[in-house]
Amino acid sequence: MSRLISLLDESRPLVMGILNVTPDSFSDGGQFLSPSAALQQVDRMIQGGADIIDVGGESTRPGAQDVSPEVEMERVLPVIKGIREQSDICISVDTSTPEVMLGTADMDVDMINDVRALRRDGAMMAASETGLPVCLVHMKGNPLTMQMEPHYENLLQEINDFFLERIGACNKAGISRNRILLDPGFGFGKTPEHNLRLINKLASFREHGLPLLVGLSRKSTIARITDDQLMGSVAGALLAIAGGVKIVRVHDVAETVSALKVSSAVRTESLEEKI
Ligand code: 7PJ
Repeated sequence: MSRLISLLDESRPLVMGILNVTPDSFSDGGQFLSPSAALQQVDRMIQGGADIIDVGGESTRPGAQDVSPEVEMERVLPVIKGIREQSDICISVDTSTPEVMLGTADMDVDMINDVRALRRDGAMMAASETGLPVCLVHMKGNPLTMQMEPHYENLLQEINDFFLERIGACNKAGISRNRILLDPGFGFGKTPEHNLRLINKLASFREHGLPLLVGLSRKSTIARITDDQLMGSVAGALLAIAGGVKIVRVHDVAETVSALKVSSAVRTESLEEKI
């Protein structure tokens, strides 16, 4: 826990590298299913300057079906074990599954990243029991249906109300504020216009006083804007950081880190790499 907390205390933005250990993820599905391919990718991301590795064994792309806890465990456990054998980098576990939260908690992981914001049966209690920090992601609906004409009366307010409700539920279950990060959920039950609005108005999510995380890397809204997914994703990451986000979740770590060095240099008006 302290490893992540001390990272969050640094004044610079953080880069979370995505490791999808799934056969069907949106942009890198199937590439890292074998533990050795996955560990090579982790190595690349660490060399590229990743602060956190986000390991996920359940696809949450639009239309994705749930997988069993057993399958999810079989995918993520060997990879987490392998990462820990070679590195003490922060690991976040991208899961909504209580069994996976509990099963990975004693493997020296640093955070639970849950796109369902601990709403799956048993997830809240499991997350509480781990003592780990949690990232609560806003999602309207579920992955199977979320992109079917999502509608909001007031997008920003509904997301903030959701955050308040989930923070309250966490507090009740024994997860205190200092263990919570928030993510407005780019692509989770949102049209492209909704996604663009939430990036344009990120400041409105800062009222909770909690660190913000955003993932827009290679998502379809970016692809609708530009054919160049890499440049589009890096530009999006820069804009998210400029909007006050603490952590960007990305596929292309080295490229994002390079771009963020420029924004850090401007922010500190210095060529020295400051923390
Ligand atoms: C996100 C995530 C995100 C957080 C995924 C994909 C879909 N976790 N897991 N935020 N997206 N916190 O990467 O295309 O946006 S899976």
